[in-house]
Amino acid sequence: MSDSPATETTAVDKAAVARALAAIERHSESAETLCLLTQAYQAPRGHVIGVTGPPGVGKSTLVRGLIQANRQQGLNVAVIAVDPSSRQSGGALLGDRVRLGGDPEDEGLFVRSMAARDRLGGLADITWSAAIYLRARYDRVIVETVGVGQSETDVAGVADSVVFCVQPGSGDVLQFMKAGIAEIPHVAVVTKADMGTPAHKAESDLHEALPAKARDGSEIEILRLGLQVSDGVDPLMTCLENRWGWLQAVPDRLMAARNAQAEHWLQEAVRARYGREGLKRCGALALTPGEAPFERLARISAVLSRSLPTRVCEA
Ligand SMILES: Nc1nc2c(ncn2[C@@H]2O[C@H](COP(=O)(O)OP(=O)(O)OP(=O)(O)O)[C@@H](O)[C@H]2O)c(=O)[nH]1
Ligand SMILES: [Mg+2]
Repeated sequence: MSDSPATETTAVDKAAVARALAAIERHSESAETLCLLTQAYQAPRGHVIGVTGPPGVGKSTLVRGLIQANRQQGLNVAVIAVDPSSRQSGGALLGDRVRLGGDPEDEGLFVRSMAARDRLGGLADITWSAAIYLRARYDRVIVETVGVGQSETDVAGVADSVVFCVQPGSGDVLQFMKAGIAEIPHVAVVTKADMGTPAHKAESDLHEALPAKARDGSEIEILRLGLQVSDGVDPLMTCLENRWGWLQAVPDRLMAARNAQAEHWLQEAVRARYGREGLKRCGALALTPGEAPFERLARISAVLSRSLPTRVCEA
């Protein structure tokens, strides 16, 4: 299971990581990729943290703070910045890398943008596999996604801990409640605390709007952060470290949550490829805790593709 955080950065071959992610993004089902993913699934190391919220709320600024704080502690960090609207382009890649800061020479930091538009199985499909691969190699894997509603649901299928960001004076809290996803975040953050009264108001709105506990039984933390000061992210760091401890405190707590994500991923992958009929033919798609779903999907695909048409797949 997940080991304790490293005190010194473990060197990771970034070029190899980039190659593996490119294969994963191409939906490669080569024996090599399947083996890589299965091995990664069975040797988890890091905490996967999802950061989500509306456009411009301050997610990347917050991620930048988390990168710095974790690197200062000697933890290595991978970031996946998901852009649900645009196709992959050099420009988008560069843009995100610049905005997230970080030293390209830093061997303990890996940053990758992923575009999810028109992908079979959507955002969650590809991001989940990438996160599985990265969490076997990095102490902290941060996934930034934009939006309200679908993005929380997607990120909850990927992350061990979901951080939802709210902008002061924006009506975000109201929109969030309307989306009916109040129990998904483990931490809710009001960004831009330097905005003063509206930030306090957003914080008290969150206290009113959110239930005391998230779906996994943990207490939902509510924070108000000003990220323009250098230690602005510290309360979130503490909160996430405490949560990581909580997730690992009881045997199987983390594994059960990850197993549920794996089952969900498998079901959605079958649905995306073979529709409802495919899903029906598979029956219950349960995995035993610790069982990786990748080879199982390949076996299912081999059987179903003989009798059912595959839906159009973007390579
Ligand atoms: N005043 C103030 N501005 C902030 C703070 N945090 C972020 N910002 C500003 O808010 C703007 C958007 O920040 P980003 O971090 O790019 O927001 P984002 O949520 O990642 O944006 P998208 O990825 O485009 O959805 C930038 O101009 C930041 O400088 C803060 O604590 N206070
Ligand atoms: Mg951003």
